[in-house]
Amino acid sequence: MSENEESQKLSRRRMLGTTAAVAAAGAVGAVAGSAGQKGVIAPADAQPAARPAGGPNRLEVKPGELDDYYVFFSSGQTGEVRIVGLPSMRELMRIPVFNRCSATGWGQTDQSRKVLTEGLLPQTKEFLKARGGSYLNGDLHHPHLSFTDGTYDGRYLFVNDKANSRVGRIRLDVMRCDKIIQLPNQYTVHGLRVQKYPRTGYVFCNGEDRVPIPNDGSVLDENKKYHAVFTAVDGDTMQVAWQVMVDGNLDNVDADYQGKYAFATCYNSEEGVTLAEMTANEQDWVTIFNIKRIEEAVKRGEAKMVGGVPMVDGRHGSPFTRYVPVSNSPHGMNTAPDGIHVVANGKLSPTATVMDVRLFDDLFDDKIKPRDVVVAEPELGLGPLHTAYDGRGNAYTTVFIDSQVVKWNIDKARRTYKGEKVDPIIQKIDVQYQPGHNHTSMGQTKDADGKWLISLNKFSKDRFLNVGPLKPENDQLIDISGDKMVLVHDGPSFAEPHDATIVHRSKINPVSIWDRADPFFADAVRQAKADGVVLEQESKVVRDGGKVRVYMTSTAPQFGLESFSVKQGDEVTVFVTNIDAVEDLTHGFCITNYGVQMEVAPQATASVTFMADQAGVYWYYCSWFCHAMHMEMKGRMFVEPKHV
Ligand code: RUQ
Ligand code: CUA
Repeated sequence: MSENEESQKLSRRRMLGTTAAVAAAGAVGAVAGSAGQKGVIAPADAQPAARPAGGPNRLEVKPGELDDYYVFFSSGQTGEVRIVGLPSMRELMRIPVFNRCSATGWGQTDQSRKVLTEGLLPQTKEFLKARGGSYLNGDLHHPHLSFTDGTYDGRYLFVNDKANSRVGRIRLDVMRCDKIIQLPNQYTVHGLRVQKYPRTGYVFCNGEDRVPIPNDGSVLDENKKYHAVFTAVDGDTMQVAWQVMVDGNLDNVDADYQGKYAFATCYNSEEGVTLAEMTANEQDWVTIFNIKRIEEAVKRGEAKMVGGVPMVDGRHGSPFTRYVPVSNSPHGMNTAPDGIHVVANGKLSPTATVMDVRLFDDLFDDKIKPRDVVVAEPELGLGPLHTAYDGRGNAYTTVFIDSQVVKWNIDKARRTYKGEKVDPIIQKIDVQYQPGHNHTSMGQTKDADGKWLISLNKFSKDRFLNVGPLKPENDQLIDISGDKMVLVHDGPSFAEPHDATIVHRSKINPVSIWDRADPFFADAVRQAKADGVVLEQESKVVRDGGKVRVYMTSTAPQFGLESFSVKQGDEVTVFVTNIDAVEDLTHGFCITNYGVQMEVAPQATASVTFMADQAGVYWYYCSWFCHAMHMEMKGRMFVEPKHV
């Protein structure tokens, strides 16, 4: 960098604030960087394997201090992911995925539209043609990070879309969704969990609702011909590896720490289509999938190609599955960090069913009966939904109807099951109100550290200032580091964080400035090259028949073009390349009255394509505050009327 450039940058920083403040911010940034620099696996000292019980947790995060954990919250029907710091519970960022985002232009930029459209099923593409090409909604329930050797490896976050049967992948280096696919044959993706060992590997996706295959109208109200399907997506390629047709339906899923099995709860073994039918039986089941057997069958070519992907039949009597009967309508499915225990949560039964994964080999070899893998069934309270773990042998189960989190001991529950007179329940704590998911710090990995638990409560009622008929939810923070659970914080949140994953900050290493070689804007670079434009250096308008490509740089406080002209009826693509290489110096590009808006972070290129169908003068401006002269960072688009 030349001296001149350096001093320009310095003066820009001065304009942004006092030099002292910038220096202070820089110092904080330096701390953040050193916390987890180089490589994704945490240094040994960052993750104490066994933390002594007791002792106060750090709760207060003073101004300027950083949190210890990232929490990745889903947002249900909002369709995005939210990043929250723990223990402060401050919302740090949002990652748009299945939703549209006005601030970032997600759903509008060419880069995001590619992610949102290219993985849709062919019939969906056809059906959405008249609706702008992609879905406008999503229902994101389950955010789960990729694993290597039983713990987070900082590569990806995988998410489901229950609303439109999609699976998304977020790159954790840039915190942006880079792939979305829609699953064939399967209807909805509800439970989503990833392979923990040896690595991810597979992303397991539960089809909750049963439908005809193919679902093309040839079968309608003939429930007997409906099926539920389980899908393994290859997390590296984001393609369907294989599917399994099952009996009943599939709710939540988890995987073992050995890389051999995945297992899913089924609440509709009745295969009913009404509430009364679905809840008729006293017992439903957990379906266990034998990954190796399925892989081998697919390799031998024994799978049928259905909807373009290999599918095996895993209904009763198949070598690929076993069905373990459990009490009425189980919901959550949670593997303990001990690598041994798996808990199915009863929902309509006050119990949780504990299975021992070491018995699954024998079950598949028919040496034992399905119920023989059950080693405990503690009675916890009304409406058990999800269970989390502290890595010290204890489990924490949300009970929806009782509005409590129940702490219980797995070993004691096993002993009770064998007839010993011990009480596995350690403590019940009230939460406000009606908890669904809960999550402990690192609790879904072998590095569970037993410090924090978040209870995601569906109702907040009177806990916050009244904001009208639509209320926030309440995500409560509970300190579990001592012998007793202690409620320490109420956290309101907008619709509807179903689930959250708490990850130690040493596992995540995002960049602060885009790499110019990033695949996100490879298409833009290619197009520019074909037009003889170097994105970082030039601002230029290229006409190509009825298409106009406008290339412009942005550097605070100026766009590379102060104006450009197009003709009414042109298809216009504006590429903006942010050539500032300063951390946090994001620009935006918004064309007033044209519905065009996007964000361009440092060193990124973003583009948006639209029809210039209205003539006139249209100002464009920078929509992300970047400079003291941010207001003046603007220009004009002239759209010449057709008849001229
Ligand atoms: S589910 S409240 Cu969509 Cu995760 Cu259990
Ligand atoms: Cu550039 Cu505001």
